[in-house]
Amino acid sequence: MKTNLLFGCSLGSLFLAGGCANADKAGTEEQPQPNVILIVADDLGYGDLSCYGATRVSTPHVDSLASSGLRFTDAHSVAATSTPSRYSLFTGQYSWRRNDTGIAAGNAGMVIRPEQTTLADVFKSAGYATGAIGKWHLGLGDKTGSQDWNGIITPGPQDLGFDYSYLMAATGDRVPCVWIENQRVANYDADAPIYVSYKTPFPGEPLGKDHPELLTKLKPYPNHGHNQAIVNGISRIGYMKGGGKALWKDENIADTIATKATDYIKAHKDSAFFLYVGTNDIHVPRYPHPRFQGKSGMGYRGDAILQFDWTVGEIVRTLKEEGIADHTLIILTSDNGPVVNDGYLDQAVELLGDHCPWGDLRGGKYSIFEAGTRVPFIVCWPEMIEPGVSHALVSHIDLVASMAGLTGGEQSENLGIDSQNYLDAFLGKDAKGRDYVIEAAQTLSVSDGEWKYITPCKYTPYYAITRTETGNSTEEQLYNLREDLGERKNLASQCPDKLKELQEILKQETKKGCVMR
Ligand code: NG6
Ligand code: CA
Repeated sequence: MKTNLLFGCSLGSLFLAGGCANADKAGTEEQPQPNVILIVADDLGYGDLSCYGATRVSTPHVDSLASSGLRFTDAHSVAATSTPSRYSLFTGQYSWRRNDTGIAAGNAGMVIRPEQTTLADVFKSAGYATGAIGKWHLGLGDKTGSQDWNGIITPGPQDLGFDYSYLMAATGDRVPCVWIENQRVANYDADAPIYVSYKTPFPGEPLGKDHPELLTKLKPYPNHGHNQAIVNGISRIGYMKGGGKALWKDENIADTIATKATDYIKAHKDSAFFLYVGTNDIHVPRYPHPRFQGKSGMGYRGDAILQFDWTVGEIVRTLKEEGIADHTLIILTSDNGPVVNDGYLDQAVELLGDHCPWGDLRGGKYSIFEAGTRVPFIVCWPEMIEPGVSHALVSHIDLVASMAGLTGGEQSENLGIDSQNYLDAFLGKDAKGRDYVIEAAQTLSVSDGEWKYITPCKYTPYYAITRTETGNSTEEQLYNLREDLGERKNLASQCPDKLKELQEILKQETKKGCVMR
């Protein structure tokens, strides 16, 4: 849904009244909006960055963003996997209100529907140029399997408010392994038409499960999937035929994303822009560029963290070179928590040593425990934000309404029903933030920052291969996060009033729609 509104927000007037550097930078007083860059890492854990306490790996570029901006200690994604997490971030609607927001296949139809208002719509309606680069994983086209990979793929990001897009349809471990620029395969090779299926192999196309000798770059973890189409010496999920010179090389993915992002910044430096950069790092298959391979001492997972940090450095360097760094608000976060072995033999487990991707939290990707959804979150805006650390309780769900507050774009009646304007918290002017956050994995939790309640469910408490404690239990779980951040001591029976209070919050929220129970 796209309503064009005239710019007229409070922050805008603040700029004009205060005569901020901004007006000079933009050249005119009519253009006071900051550029906004949203960097979403994939599967980067709360403890994976040195500014969040990691010692075995050093992330100087991210650390420098954190020290010149705000580093949040209690920020949350909505879900513990990518598609529902990004769905919520972009729409301001909880993914668990719908039953079709689970991990999307590479040929899934677009999960966000064109009639929904998105974060990009918010910026576009405020007059911004809008771009999306990198990992998408929100489906493309109308219906699963309906895409014409050899023509125009529609609907797509353009129908969700993005003027420009250069995307991986899903993940690195899912076909199709090609870049899609403005809804057409980039570098399209007419001699190698592309076909994709998640049901049926293509005759004559070798599969990872039958041809381990062709897996020259990475092999899948035994009996864990990832053993179908082979592209670039790595087998994936799904079947694919064709692609030719359009096929990506995993070792170049970060370079491609950095180049496209920095080109976008340079091309739009004179107008307000919103740029979403979804990195492939540090999702599997981790196969960083040779200049990062072996550099962390922790195998490709650690090397991918270094590569992610480099990508951030390239973006910041470009902003500085173009003279727009002070006038650009950067939000850096992760879509969900960390996983060490996610299905390839990349030595992540063997070389992890004493590095704790989850910091002091319990669980990880896929988990309803804190490490599943408490994520790194840094906001940097030199001309507006006082550097520091914020313990405010914040959630990705509020970015849509908060960015509407910032820019004066799309207003509340059109925005996702779950998004609220917490701009003050994101800018460090409100130290408290939300009253509560709701998170989802296979069940739901609610936390007021101090107490956390996890709804009972029937699913497994442990995934052996990824070694994830999912947090699932048939019992009610209540933890005091202030005293027990690691969620070890279940106080459900000792604190019935608190239990009831949090249950009641969930009850009220789920009344508006919920498919989780
Ligand atoms: C799982 C994949 C995992 C990863 C995940 C999605 C298997 C066995 N596991 O199904 O490797 O791709 O989906 O991750 O195939 S996410 O971060 O994009 O949500
Ligand atoms: Ca992810």
